[in-house]
Amino acid sequence: MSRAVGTSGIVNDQAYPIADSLNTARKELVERLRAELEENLYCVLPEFVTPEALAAMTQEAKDLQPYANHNNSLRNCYLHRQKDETFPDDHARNLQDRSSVRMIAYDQLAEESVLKAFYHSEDVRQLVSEIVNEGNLYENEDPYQPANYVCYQSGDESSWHFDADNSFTMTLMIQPSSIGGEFQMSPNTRSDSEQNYSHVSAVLQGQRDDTIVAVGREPGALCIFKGCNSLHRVTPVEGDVLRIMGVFVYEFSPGVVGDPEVNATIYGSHVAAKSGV
Ligand SMILES: O=C(O)CCC(=O)C(=O)O
Ligand SMILES: [Fe+2]
Repeated sequence: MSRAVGTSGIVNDQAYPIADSLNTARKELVERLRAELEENLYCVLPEFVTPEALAAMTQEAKDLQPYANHNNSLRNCYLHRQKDETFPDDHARNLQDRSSVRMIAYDQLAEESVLKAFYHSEDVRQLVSEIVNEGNLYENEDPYQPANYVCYQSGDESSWHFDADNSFTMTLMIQPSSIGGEFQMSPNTRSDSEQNYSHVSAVLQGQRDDTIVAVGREPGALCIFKGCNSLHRVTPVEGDVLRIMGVFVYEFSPGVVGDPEVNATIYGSHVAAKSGV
């Protein structure tokens, strides 16, 4: 099937000449973003996607929103829903907070989806792999995970958490909310070797707001971040403008698929029914 907008109409190639690997501005961009990601654990590419592509993505997300899976749970920042009796009540492991988001899975997207076309663009994947700088990137081959819309309506939020995956996360701001919905991060809250529980619980309890950065997210901004050791959250959304985020998964090796039980939790009954979980 043909795509509604070709890849070249999706990326703002005036500002980002991503298809031209010899372009000096592209080389400088990669160097700058690589350094930013390494130092700050996130980098942002403002106005990476054209207004036309954002309009098509916004429309698709709104059309699919009635079929989104509402993930609504109390969890700790390690993404566990159970308390751990072996730790005190005010320990980071037992501080729970609400998370409420609406997930639209890859299999729900139209064949001609602009979000899909963006995800499958080799130029985009090549650019991201150069910025992340950890070798080649491959498409994720799970039926549900590769490219998703995540919608936040009024009252939704994603409380402080560490991402489970030890690599990087790539998100595209499609439509910000009018109030709230700010993406905040406390870089390097823990490390691979040190859990820093007292510092983590101080951030969770609002005692270390001095460590928090708000990551600017105008429409069309692509964000690459390392959320595995850096607490981050999306503050509660208010007002009637839906916050719409595109989330994309690339892998460091080919052929990666997700765990069916995790998929059933994230994407809900339509996935659980298909995989028999
Ligand atoms: O919606 C965002 O800005 C980030 C959400 C998030 O925490 C994630 O995708 O890991
Ligand atoms: Fe996250």
